[in-house]
Amino acid sequence: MTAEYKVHGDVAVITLNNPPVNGLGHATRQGIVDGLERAQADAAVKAIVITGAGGAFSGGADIKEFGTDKALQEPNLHSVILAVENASKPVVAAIHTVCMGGGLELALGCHYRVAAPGTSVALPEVKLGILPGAGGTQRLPRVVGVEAALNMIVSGEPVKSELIGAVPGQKLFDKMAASPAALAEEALAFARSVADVRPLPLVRNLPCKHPEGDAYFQFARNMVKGMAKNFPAPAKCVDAVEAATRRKFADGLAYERELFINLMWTPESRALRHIFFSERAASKIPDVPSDTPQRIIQKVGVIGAGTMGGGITMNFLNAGIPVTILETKQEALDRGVATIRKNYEAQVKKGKLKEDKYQQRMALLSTTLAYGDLKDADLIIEAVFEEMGVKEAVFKQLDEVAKPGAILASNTSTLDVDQIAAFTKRPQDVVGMHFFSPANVMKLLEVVRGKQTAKDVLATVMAVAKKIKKTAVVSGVCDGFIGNRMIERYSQQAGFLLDEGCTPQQVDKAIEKFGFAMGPFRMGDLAGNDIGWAIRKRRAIEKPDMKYSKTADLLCELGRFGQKTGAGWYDYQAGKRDAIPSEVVNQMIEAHRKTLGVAPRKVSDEEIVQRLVFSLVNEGAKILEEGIASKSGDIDMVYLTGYGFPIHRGGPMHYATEVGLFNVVQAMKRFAANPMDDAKAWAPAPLLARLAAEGKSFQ
Ligand code: 3H9
Repeated sequence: MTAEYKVHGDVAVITLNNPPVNGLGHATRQGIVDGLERAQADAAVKAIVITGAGGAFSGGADIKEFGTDKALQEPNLHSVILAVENASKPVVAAIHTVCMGGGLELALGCHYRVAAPGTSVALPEVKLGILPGAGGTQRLPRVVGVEAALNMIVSGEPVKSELIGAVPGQKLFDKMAASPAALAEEALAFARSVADVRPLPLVRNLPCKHPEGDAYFQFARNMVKGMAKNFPAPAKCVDAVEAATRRKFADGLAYERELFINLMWTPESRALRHIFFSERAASKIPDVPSDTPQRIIQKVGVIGAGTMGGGITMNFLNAGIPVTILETKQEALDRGVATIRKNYEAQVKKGKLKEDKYQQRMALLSTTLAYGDLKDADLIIEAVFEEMGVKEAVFKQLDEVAKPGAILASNTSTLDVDQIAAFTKRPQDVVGMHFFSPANVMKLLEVVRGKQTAKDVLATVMAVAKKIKKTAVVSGVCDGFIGNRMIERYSQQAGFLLDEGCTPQQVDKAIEKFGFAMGPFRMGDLAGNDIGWAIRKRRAIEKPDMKYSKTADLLCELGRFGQKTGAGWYDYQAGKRDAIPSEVVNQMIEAHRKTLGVAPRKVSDEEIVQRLVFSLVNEGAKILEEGIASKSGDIDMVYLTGYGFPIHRGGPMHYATEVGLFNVVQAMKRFAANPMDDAKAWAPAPLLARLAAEGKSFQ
């Protein structure tokens, strides 16, 4: 039952009932049409109310149907809305909690709308790379005005019903209910009050004009051009709303529909829809049921007041959770607290944080030099030097002082979490929480699940991540976990490209044009080239046969660690971050090529992009096959939220699916044949080879 029908005296109520958000899938659409027919055939019914069961009026079209025949199958949303408009009896939408997308479009088709306060009202289609395709761009401007409507449509952001309801002259809501609890009764009473009013009012009959249309739409186009670089939808939203002001309603509607269908098939929309579902799926762990009991986290301890420790601390203070930071020396504590203050003060200065909020957050912070002061902490996160001996000392002390049931987390980015857990007598309570720098800004949190990590610990950490507004992705234990293990392959390729004939700026430009926020060399300069140097030295011992370009080592031998030393792959002027191509570096690369006996060749941008991205894909496939990541979407979320992978490409694994896995494998074979490259690294992961051969894609 996806739409229920009930008669209350002389009013029929159609209740959408398609959990979780009453998405307007095919069965629900059919249920609405059936309900309308029954109500019109029943002489005792004088008016009809449409509402939603549970926690939403409706979240809009069922996104799962997109790209399938069901999305457009009759009755499609247009036909449903037409049936509502053409009903012989008044139809009243009783809106509450969530009224979005197709849900709002359905409400706009109703003759009247009664809204509960607190309802989130939005046309968020643009966030899925489409535009409202069931009349939203034509009807919303008629009830809230052209500019307000276009703002909502282009941003996709929700607006609270009471704010709209308070705007003089708005025609979206005919009545605001006193409270959400009063909505059902008030909507019934309203329906009775208008039962005999004729003609029935239709939004489509309202005028839609902008007094200075030419100038306004030109301005709007310029605005979205700057905002929406890689996405076609926002500009189409402007076109559709402009059409509402210039064309007859039916023509505008047809135009909107054409734009909607075209956008639905764009790779950008497929990427955004993939991200929508992957983001939600990432929080679900296959063998940890959603009702797993959670531990209570009211107090947090952080070991280490350095850049990472300070950033991690800020996340919890921002969420209203008290933190005690521990350091070995008072000076280190003072420095750490001063940095936290500085960060908050910068936010206050920019007007992003109110002074009283800043003070409230600082009041939640305490410091200590004694492990004993962490005895009450429910969660303790270690962010000390990345060395196993140091971690051992910390975890042994934590094991002594932490209360039973406290979660002990390591922020390690590469070390073995199982080995760390073994330093304690409670490995079930140990987990990795790998934050990304700057930890108070970056969305990604890799939650590293040790062999013995308890399920309730995982469930708790995932919930904590949500509270501190992180995108948490679970990774199994391996060197580098999901993100850094893959980036090593990407960096390896970046190095080979220099040996073969590229400059750092050519590589960076090519991948930035593809959409990466920053190319590998600019990124290295930002993060510090010495970090990769230390890892390569470790690798040289662990995997002596691993092939890599020596240019990055030569760079570090010149002391060019990046922005922090004023020179890296690029030159930097004092106090500035602009990357200036470096003659010294270009000469160093050329000299190295000579020692290798390599004649430089011209490498195309296409080859640069493919080698960088497909190296991620191949390692990602191995990670998936080994069960380090449980879903390919998890790998995509890691890259989208932690490594600047372009959103409009949907993540490396999704991008590979778009290119076609067969094509990816063919390209990898070509790269493997290049004697300058690492043929072993290009051997397709067995999972990738199998899926490509079967014509399938990553799931
Ligand atoms: C549209 O309407 C097109 C029309 O213009 C034209 C058509 C012709 N469909 O976010 P949550 C699921 S396009 C299917 O964690 P919250 C979601 O996957 C649509 N499923 O909860 C998740 O499932 P699961 C325009 C949907 O409380 C569960 O609901 N509408 C849909 O934080 C809970 O989601 C939108 O773009 C859907 N439409 O937030 C609205 N929506 O539990 C997109 C949600 O299996 N949705 N689900 O993982 C949202 O913004 C939020 O989900 C919402 C609830 C605010 C509704």
